[in-house]
Amino acid sequence: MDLEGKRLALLGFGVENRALGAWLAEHGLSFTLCDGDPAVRTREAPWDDAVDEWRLGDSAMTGLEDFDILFRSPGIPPWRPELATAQQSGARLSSGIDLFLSRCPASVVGVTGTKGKGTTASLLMAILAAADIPARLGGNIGTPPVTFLDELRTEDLVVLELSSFQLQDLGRSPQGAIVLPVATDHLDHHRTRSEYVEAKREICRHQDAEGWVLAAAGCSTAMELAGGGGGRQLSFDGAFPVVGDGCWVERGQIWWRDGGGAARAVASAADVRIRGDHNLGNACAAVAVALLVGASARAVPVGLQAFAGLPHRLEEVGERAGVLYVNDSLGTTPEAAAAGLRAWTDRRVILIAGGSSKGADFTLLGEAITAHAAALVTIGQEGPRIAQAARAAGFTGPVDEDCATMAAAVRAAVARATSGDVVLMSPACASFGMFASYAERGEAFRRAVAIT
Ligand code: UMA
Repeated sequence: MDLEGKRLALLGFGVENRALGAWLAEHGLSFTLCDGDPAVRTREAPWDDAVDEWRLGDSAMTGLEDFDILFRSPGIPPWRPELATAQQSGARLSSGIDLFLSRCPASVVGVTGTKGKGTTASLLMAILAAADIPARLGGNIGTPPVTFLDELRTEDLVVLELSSFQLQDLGRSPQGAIVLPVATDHLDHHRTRSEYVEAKREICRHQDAEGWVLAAAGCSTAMELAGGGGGRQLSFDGAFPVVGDGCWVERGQIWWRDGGGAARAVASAADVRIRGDHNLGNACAAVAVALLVGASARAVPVGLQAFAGLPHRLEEVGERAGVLYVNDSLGTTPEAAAAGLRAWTDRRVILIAGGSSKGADFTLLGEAITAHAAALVTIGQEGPRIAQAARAAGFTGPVDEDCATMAAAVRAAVARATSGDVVLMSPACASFGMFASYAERGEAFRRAVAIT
């Protein structure tokens, strides 16, 4: 991507474009900043000199035909009419991830899927570390990769967590791709499920014969996406043997088959410290990729054992009077909350769920609540719909509806719990309305547990 002499605009001034702005400024390039929120102007920008113009507020996205390249923030949909008009006038739509991939000399492994991206990418990093393979981690997990672009060499490896927001209209794919199970999410951002799925297809669509994609064998959507590129195909599964090359769990062992040869056990399933069958699948994906990029089989159990999980993902935040409290604030879809419920088949679970709407269908969550929860506590806008889905699925346990704060929800759960139980906060929804982010919601839960 040639930037010299081009008129550049950064659409949105959040985490990703702040990093991109810094990179452009370091390379002597100037740009215009457009953001619908005038408050972003107060954010400190040490490279203010590189800003030609600030376009802020309601009209920030008008007149985009003034530019040659528009760097879109992930949260701005590429189909917005202002962007389409600018493209018709010859502007090119790009992003920080697009620029990174176009200039990155190192090999890149992208990780997508509806849930488990951050955990899988982090597990992979742990195995690579155990194997002494240097790698950098970035993307949706929070570090825009342009921050380390200039340090990379050809022999390096980059692991990128890529969301549908980042993949949509990307127009290029990393050399390696992991496609975790694809459910439905973000229907507040994507117009249809099909648009959401098509966005994810970008992770492997543009691969050539040098590329490879590892997909979730148990998810027909993931497998279909993997078939749409030109790279080699492998698969993984946390419970059943896969057909062809890949990684799976069978009889308590993690198995790996490459090049159609005999399968070999590379670790024990017990080496995976994070709970839940879905995490065995995530571990298999990480193991497969680590082995593909040259990790020794010896490093696999060491790396798996070193990884204790990420904050806000089935994170055990305390035990009081024999009751275990688990923060799964990143369980922001019905599927993730259901997977969280299934992680404790041996204990009674009291579920705290609800939050702001993303247009989700709670039917399957209602069934999972009926099968696995002893009591339900709801919060937020979607609380009533979740309670209704549970009752429709035959749930007869107690329901404490519409708790106004996280502290009230935790108090309600405590009143239902006895020693040996698990109180699981896995909301199945976005956090907005009650909280600014999933992280703030998780911290509110942690604080409420601390004073229990
Ligand atoms: N903005 C507008 N107009 C709009 C939308 C946004 O002007 O219509 C402006 C906002 O005022 C804001 C800026 O754009 O100032 C920020 O944009 P953003 O929220 O799109 O993105 P970033 O702050 O750059 O953060 C993004 C990801 N955010 C989203 O995808 C929404 C972060 O993922 C990611 O960590 C970061 O880039 C680094 O890559 C967050 C997320 O919620 C954590 N991701 C979703 C998820 O994981 O489920 C996909």
